[in-house]
Amino acid sequence: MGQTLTEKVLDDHLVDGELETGEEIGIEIDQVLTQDTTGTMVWLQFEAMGLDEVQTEIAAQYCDHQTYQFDFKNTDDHRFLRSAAGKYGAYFSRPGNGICHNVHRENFAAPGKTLLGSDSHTPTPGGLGQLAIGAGGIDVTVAMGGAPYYIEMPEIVNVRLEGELPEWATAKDVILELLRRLSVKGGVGKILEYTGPGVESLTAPERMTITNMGTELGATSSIFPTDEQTKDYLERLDRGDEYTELQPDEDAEYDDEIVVDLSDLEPLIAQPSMPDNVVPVSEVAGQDVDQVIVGSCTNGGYEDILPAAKMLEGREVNPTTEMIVAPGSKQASEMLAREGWVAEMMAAGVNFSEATCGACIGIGHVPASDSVSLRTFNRNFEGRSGIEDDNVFLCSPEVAAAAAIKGEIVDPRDLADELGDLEAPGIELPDEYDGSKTDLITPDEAPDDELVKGPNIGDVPLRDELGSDIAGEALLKMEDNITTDHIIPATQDILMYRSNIEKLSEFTLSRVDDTFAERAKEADGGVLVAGENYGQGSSREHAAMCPMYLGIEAVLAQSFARIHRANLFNFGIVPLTIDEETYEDIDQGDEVEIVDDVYDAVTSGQEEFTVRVGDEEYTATLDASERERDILAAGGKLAWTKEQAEESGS
Ligand code: MIC
Ligand code: SF4
Repeated sequence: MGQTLTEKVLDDHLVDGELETGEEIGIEIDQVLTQDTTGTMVWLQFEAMGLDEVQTEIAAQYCDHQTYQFDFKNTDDHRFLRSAAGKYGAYFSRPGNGICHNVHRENFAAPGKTLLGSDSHTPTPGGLGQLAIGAGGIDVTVAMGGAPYYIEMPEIVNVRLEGELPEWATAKDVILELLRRLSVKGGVGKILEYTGPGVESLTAPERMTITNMGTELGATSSIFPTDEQTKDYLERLDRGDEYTELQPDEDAEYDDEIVVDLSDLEPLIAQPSMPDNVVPVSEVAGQDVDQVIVGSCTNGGYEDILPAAKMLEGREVNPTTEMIVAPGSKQASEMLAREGWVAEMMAAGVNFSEATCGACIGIGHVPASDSVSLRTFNRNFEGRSGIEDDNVFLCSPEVAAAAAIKGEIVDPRDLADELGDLEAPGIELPDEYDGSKTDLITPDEAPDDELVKGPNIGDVPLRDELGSDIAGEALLKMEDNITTDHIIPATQDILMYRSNIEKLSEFTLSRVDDTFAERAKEADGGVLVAGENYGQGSSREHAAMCPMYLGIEAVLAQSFARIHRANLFNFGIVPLTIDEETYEDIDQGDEVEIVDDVYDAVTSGQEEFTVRVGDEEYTATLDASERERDILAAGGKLAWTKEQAEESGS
C-alpha cells in the first residue's frame, strides 16, 4: 500500500513505534521554534534539566508577542531570551523583527523537515511541505535537547481541493469554509493533508494561511504537497536549494476524505466569538465597523497586505472607521515601504504598526467598548482583544479593506459593483524577498556565557510525585470549548507575568470566575470539571502550570484539546475523561473523590477509575500511553526527564 505525504515525512523521522493510527510514535525533530511568552519557561526548563547545548539543526527564539516594552518586565524577558539563545546556541530574533511563524517561514521552513514549536500556530509551514507541530514549552525544551517527540499517530484526512478560487474568494475562505463544516474540534487527533487538482492554483503563502489556521480546527498539523509553487516561493526567498519534491503515493489510503470545490467559495466571515461561527459576508453586511486590522501570522505577509493596499490606492478609509495594518514581519514592512505601498496606505488613512502579534492577543489597538472589529486574524475568542464585550469578526484582507472603505461590513463583490472601479486585487508575489536580515542574530554573533535574569524571571514550579489520593471540591464547572485564553488570558496586564508563575497564577480562570484563584489557594487541592474540547486554542503550558501551582490535581472533562492534554500530563495533573451524564451530575462545589489508589492505578495501566461524588459513583477514563503515565507519576515532565537522565547516567 502506498503512503500519504504525512506518512512519508514521519517515516523519515521515525525513531520509535509504528505508523498506525492511535499508536504512540517517537519522531526526530529537525527544527524548533519558540517565542517570547512561552520561551522564558522553555529556557528555564532547559537550564533546570542541566542541558548545555541545542541539539536540533535549527533552534530559533523569536520576540513577537510582547514587543512593546512598557516597563522592565518584557525587556527583562527579551534580555534573558537573548542571553539564553547566545548561551545554548539558538538564533535570536529581536522584538519588532516579526511574528515567529512569518520570520520562520522566511528563513528556515523547508519541505520534508520536522518542526516543533511552543506556539499553537507552528503548523504554518505545512504549506511548504514541512511537518510542523505545536506543543507545550517543555516538550520543545526536551526536543531541543535532542530527544524524540512523542505523539499518538493521528488520523490522516485527505482534504481534496478541486477547481479554482473565483475572484474575491481567498485562501482565508478555504479555511473558514472548513471551520464552518467541521467546527473548532473537528480536527482533533487528525492531520489534514491537502491534495487534488485545486492545490496547484494556490501559491505557497496562500497555502500557509490555510495550514496556519488548521490549528483552529484543533488539528495536530496540516500539510500540502510540494510542487512548482513551493519551488518558486523558495527561489524568491533565495532558498531554492532547499526545495525537494514531496507527493503522496497515488495509492495512498487516508482515514477520511473531505472535498472542497474552490470554485464554489465566496467571501466568508467568522462572527464573534468563535472561529467556527462562519457565514457568508453578505449575511452580516450592513453592520457598522469601528475598527479594521490587517495582520497576524495568518494574513500578515507581504502577499496579504498588498491586496488591501491595492484596494485602498487612491481611496480613503471611512471617517467612522479606524484601520490598522500590522505586518507579520519586518521584511514585509520593509518591502512594502520600498515599493511605496506604506505611503499609499498611510495616505488613505491607515495607522501602520510595527511587526508584532500585538492586537491579536489584546496588546494595543484594543477595540472601543461594545464595538465591531474586523480582523484578518485566526482567533476571536471572547475577551482576547483586551476588552470583555468585544465583537471580533475574522475575515480575509479583501473583506477587511472593503469594510474599511465602506465603514460597514460589505461583501467586496457588492462594493465593487457600487464603486464601479474597484478590481479584485488577486494574489501577487514579489520577484524577490529582499528585506534586510539584520535582526535575526545567529548563535555565533552574540555568544553569551551567563543567563541574564532580572527580577521578573522566577523559578520553574515543580510538583511532588503523584500521590495515592485525589479528593477535593469541584472548584469550577465549565462548559464546552473552554480555551486557554479562559484559563490563562493573554492581554498586557497578565502576559507580562509569564515568567513569574506565583503572580500569574492569580489570574487563573479569572475569565470564567474571578474568585477562582483565591478559592483554589484556600482549598489547597481540588478538581476542575469541563465539557468537550477543554483547553482548545494556544499551546501555553502556563494553562496547566498555574492550576498545578494552585493545587489542582485532576481535570474531569468530556474531551480535551491535544496540546493542553499533553500539558496537563507534563505538569502532573490527571486528565480524566467523563461521559455527558457524569458531567451533568457533577455540580460546582461537590466533593469529588477518586476511589482508586491513584498512583497504583496510573502506573499499572488501569484505564477506568471510580469517581465518587456524594453518594453516587461514576466511571472516568484515563486514556494514556505508558510514557504519559510515567510522566504523571513522576509529578511532571521535568522531574521525569531528570529521572531518566539519572537512570541512564547522563
Ligand atoms: C495565541 O495565539 O494564543 C498565542 C499567544 O500565540 C499562543 C502562545 C502563548 O500563549 O504564548 C499560542 O497560540 O500557542
Ligand atoms: Fe501571534 Fe496571534 Fe499568531 Fe498567536 S495567533 S502567534 S498571538 S499573531
